[in-house]
Amino acid sequence: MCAMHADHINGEFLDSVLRGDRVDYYYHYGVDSSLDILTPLRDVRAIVMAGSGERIRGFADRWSRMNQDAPIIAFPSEDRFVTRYCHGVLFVSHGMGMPSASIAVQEAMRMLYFLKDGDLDALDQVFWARVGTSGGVDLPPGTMVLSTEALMADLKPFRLLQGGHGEYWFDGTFPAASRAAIIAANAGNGIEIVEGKTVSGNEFYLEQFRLDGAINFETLESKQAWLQWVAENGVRNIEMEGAMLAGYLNYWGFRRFAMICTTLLNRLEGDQVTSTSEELHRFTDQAGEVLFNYLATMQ
Ligand code: R2B
Ligand code: URA
Repeated sequence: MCAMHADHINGEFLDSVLRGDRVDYYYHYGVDSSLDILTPLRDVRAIVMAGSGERIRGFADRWSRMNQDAPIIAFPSEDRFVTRYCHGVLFVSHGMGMPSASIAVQEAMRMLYFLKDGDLDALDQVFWARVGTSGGVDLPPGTMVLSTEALMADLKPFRLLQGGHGEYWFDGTFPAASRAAIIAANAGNGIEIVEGKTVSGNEFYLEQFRLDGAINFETLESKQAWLQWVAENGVRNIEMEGAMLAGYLNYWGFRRFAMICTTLLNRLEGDQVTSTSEELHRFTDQAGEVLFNYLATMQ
């Protein structure tokens, strides 16, 4: 049974594109719906997002190698986001923070609707993932966290201002079935995966209670009290996009998606990221491996 919420999809705009009444400009990706470069993407089965463009290039190369050097299509503009398509997977960077990532997600959702010709059953099958980095809450650097739910720094769900009228609220839960499938695909490979809640901060410093920002309003006591409070509420890591990502995907009714973040530091022990570049590469490679082991089962 298809789980997509037809009434939550902006059909007035998106169906006019399908009818050919207008072209849709996915402005930040530098492509539009009239271009032939999109035609092979109609077979897309998964959309993988990561903050950095370099990581996206690496992921696409890795996926190509895993699939007999399948061809990689690159969108020509990399001004805002880096995009690659290879063997059923669309890889896109989203930058840092929910304002940037929300643009990448909204335009990817629009593009996907166009690519699948508005077919809700086809949309329902698509898997989404974000692979990223995070600060661990009582976890050592290099731990893989699979998010169960992402919340804002006040432990309430993601919301946006609706002018002077109030707020739009979103559901930040991640589907249990996708988590179970990812864990099953990684059984026996020696990588420990921890499940738990995630805080998505709107800021790397203030909203994550760091004491090393250029601006600081906290003390060691208030920082430790916040970390203690989020830990007691089941939070295992802190990053900057998950609450919006889950919120938007839940709003349309997608039911296959996940967020896998490696931890770069244990926030109970400090604020600065002091890992060497080799360690950082190893940590993010492992998060990629967890995802690719799952994607391989989707073939
Ligand atoms: C994790 O790392 C980035 C900040 O360094 C941010 O995009 C995130 O979510
Ligand atoms: N990304 C974040 O948002 N916070 C951290 O502490 C590390 C990575």
